[in-house]
Amino acid sequence: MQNFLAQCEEAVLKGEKARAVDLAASALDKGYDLLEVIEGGFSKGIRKAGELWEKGEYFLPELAFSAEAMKDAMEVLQPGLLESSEQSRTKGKVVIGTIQGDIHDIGKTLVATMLAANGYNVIDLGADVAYSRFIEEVKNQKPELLCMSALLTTTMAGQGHVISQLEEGGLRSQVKVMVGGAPTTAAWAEEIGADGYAENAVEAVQKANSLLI
Ligand code: B12
Repeated sequence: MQNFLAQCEEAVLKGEKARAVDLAASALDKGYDLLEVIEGGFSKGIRKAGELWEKGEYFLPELAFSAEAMKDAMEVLQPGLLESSEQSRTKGKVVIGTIQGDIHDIGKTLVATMLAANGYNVIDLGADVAYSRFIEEVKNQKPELLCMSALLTTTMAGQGHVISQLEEGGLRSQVKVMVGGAPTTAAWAEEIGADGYAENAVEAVQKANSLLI
């Protein structure tokens, strides 16, 4: 298994799309634990690519190739993640998106997939979602939970902004709010008045369960 995870990591790190997709398909065939494959393999590769970029050893196109390889592999794994789920009942409606000005969507999509796999009805708004759109969707969709992702220190403030707008619009008490993304923390969630924070997709499901059930 370690060798397989190392191959997944390397395929993403080197931006080898076809290899990443083949590895994802073979993880499904072999019945591997898909979360282990994502966290212990593919995700490690994308984070390492980010570190190399930070050190100036990778340039943006290389980082983008790695991200594409990661996204393609995730697309292959998604049906498998959803299949192993308990979808018999709906635990609640969730609206999720990455905040305005931020195009990072890999982690957000993984959280959305895991929530769906665990019985939530998930409406994924995508990335770079305007503050006003989050408010509109809360008004119209009436979700039990709003999830906002931010990967940039410059965009994380937007999560607080949306919460303030929910308060101003008299909508705050109708919906629980959960935030996440690499620069965010539990202390940040508390500071901006969110109900919850989670460090990864598995914890996000646990947190959602504890908030809603
Ligand atoms: C891949 C990547 C990209 C890809 C994104 C592709 C895509 N479609 O998503 C590309 C190449 C496009 C990109 C662009 C940029 N990037 Co970038 N990127 C990354 C990188 C390497 C990995 C992110 C990732 O996908 N991780 C894998 C996933 C699985 O993990 P995750 O996102 O953390 O999500 C998990 C948790 O955080 C959590 N989670 C996430 N969301 C949520 C939401 C909720 C509600 C909850 C509960 C939990 C949760 O669960 C997830 C699953 O476990 C990070 C480095 C890093 N270490 O994060 C830099 C990073 C985020 N990028 C960075 C930067 C600066 C940029 C650019 C501004 C670069 C530029 N000069 O153009 C642009 C952004 C443009 C914009 N306006 O958004 C910086 C941010 C620095 C900062 N502190 O603000 C980072 C940290 C790199 C670095 N070390 O400097 N990037």
